[in-house]
Amino acid sequence: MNPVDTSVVIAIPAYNCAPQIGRVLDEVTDEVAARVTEIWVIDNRSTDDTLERAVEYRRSGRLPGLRVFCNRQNNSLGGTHKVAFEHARAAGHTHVVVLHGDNQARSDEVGLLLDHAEAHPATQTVLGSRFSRRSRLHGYDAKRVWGNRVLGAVYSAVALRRLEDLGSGLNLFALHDLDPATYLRFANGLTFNYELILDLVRRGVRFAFVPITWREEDQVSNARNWNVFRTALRNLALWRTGRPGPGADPAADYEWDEVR
Ligand SMILES: Nc1nc2c(ncn2[C@@H]2O[C@H](COP(=O)(O)OP(=O)(O)OP(=O)(O)O)[C@@H](O)[C@H]2O)c(=O)[nH]1
Ligand SMILES: [Mg+2]
Repeated sequence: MNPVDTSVVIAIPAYNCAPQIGRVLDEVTDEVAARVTEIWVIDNRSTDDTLERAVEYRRSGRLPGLRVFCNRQNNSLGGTHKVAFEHARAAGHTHVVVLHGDNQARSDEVGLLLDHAEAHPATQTVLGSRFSRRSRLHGYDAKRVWGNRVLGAVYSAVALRRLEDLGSGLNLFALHDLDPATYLRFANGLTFNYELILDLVRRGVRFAFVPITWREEDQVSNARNWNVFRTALRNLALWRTGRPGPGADPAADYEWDEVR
């Protein structure tokens, strides 16, 4: 990553995280803000006042690059990745950092991923890892740690490469490493990142993991563990045997509206 010819957007998918969204934005340090072109909160039709909190924050003027959008429909977490990638590409940005809106990751650690990409020009996709030796877990539920580790081990064995974390809430993607012809076909739910990482492996994309901090404090997880676990294993079997995954709803709408 050469800061001169890159343009990074931080995309924050947000669903029912009114108590946390202000903290996520507060933790974007001036140093991180200076390294990115824009910061997008993408509200996924929350039923609480996530959207209002984000708009209030923008009005405070603390982050000049902050813009707030609302999806036309709830696209789940995976669909919101598609929204972010498609709009970032259309606007000429080169990289997207996806940072979950529920404050489990630390927003200032966006800088760790950017540092890695700057230091390793051949590796522009850098994934946050909650399960590396130097990762820092605070209060994260033991069952989730176990489930994630088991899935990571099974995926690594099948993919023939060590996959430290299949889907943390802090990842840097270079758009030139992603192929819309593949990712637009992935299911829109919480297993999107698993399909995406397998796609990176299949296409021989270079990517790296960087240890991050991961917290569980007042977050309400929407992930239904057992369903995610089963779907993840099914997707892996499909990938290994070269069959298509479950696919996205063909009627999904990836348009959004900016909220001013
Ligand atoms: N579940 C869900 N999350 C969404 C949606 N749109 C955006 N998100 C955001 O995506 C993240 C999903 O997080 P969780 O449900 O906590 O799942 P997770 O973080 O992958 O899993 P845990 O770390 O185990 O909690 C949250 O930051 C949400 O704000 C959506 O439609 N459904
Ligand atoms: Mg979460």
